[in-house]
Amino acid sequence: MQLEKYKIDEANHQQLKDHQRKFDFVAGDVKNLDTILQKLIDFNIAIPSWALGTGGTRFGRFSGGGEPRSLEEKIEDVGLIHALNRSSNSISLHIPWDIPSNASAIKAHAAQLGLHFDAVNSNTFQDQPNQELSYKFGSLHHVDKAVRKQAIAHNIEVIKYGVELDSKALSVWLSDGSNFPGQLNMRGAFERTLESLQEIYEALPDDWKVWVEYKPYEPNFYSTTIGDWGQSYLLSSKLGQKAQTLVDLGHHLQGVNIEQIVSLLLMEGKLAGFHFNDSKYGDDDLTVGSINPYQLFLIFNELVEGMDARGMTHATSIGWMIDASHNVKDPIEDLLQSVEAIKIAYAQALLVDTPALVQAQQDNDVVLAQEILQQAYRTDVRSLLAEARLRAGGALNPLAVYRQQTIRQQLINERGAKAVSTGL
Ligand code: LRH
Ligand code: MN
Ligand code: MN
Repeated sequence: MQLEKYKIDEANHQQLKDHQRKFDFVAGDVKNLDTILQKLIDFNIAIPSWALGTGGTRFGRFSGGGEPRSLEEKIEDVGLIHALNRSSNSISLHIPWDIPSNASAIKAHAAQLGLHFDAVNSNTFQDQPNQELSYKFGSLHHVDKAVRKQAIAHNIEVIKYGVELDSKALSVWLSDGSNFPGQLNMRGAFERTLESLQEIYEALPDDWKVWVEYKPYEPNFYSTTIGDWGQSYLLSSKLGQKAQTLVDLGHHLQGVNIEQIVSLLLMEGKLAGFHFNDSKYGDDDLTVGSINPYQLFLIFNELVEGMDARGMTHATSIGWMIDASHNVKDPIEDLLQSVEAIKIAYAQALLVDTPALVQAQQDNDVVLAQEILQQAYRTDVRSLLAEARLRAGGALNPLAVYRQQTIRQQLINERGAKAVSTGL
């Protein structure tokens, strides 16, 4: 299904007065208002194809119904999200969960909804039916060269699919690691991973990047071969300019200062981009901003400051993507909330009084520095986001329109109450 524009306009019309009052209240205090609104309009976040169904846990999956049954229907769902928020203009595919067998038709379908394709993700962390060799003991780091070759070939195949879709990056996450001390020679595993990645790197088109994602544990619980940003950074440095480190917010042990990692990777030109999500315990893949929105703001504060210092364009210099999926919310509502949380953090970071902060840092005025950051963080920027959406042709309140228009019910009518999508 598609959401007609006039329905969004009608809803906006009803909310306009209320919106204007809230917007005027906040906007009056904002310097560079139009520049900030334009930055918010330009800022888009990619939707992962695997987040459109109700996610599973190891212990069960409870589908809400009306889930997309095919890649075409997943694209339709992203189209709905984008029509509502005008901030989700791309989709990231995980292969083989979503194989674009007819790339030109898929591309045309997406383009018709104003969408394009973000990074393509390879998958060597599961065995697929009819796969010759198993990844039980790893893929790119495997002790058996034949397994490594199979995993390399898969990555190269994913690049080929990506080329057909006009993607510009391959995202690699490996579950390779060990569950028990002694199982693996860690140096050997790292060297074999590097060698395998070098072969994949060779197959990258000139205008492509490979994004190397890290994660400390799960599914392996003793060691992970690309377990932290240092290991990823080492690999991406050895590989070359086209390789960078991808930061998935859930892939850090508790208490790690993610914003500091982000700032240094950015400084070195090695920040590929993000998989946004939130977590309380581990790789929980919860809705962005649901647990620790202040951390998200601090990350954006580093991004805005670091990108401005390097003359980078916020909207397009790195990859912005959600990687969240779980089993109690309607996935479309969840994604609308995640995009909103990311843009709130971005807008707040844009409000930081940078010259004053620089001066406070220079004066070692710790109290004032904190006040400056929290002045921005505690500003309710939601009406700025709404105004940017309104100017971009989206809904003042995407979630409210989604519910008023009973979109999930229509999807259930169309696809069935038992439709379960592929993915996690
Ligand atoms: C691993 C991960 C990685 C995968 C995705 C499904 O935890 O974050 O990005 O590709 O989840
Ligand atoms: Mn991820
Ligand atoms: Mn993850």
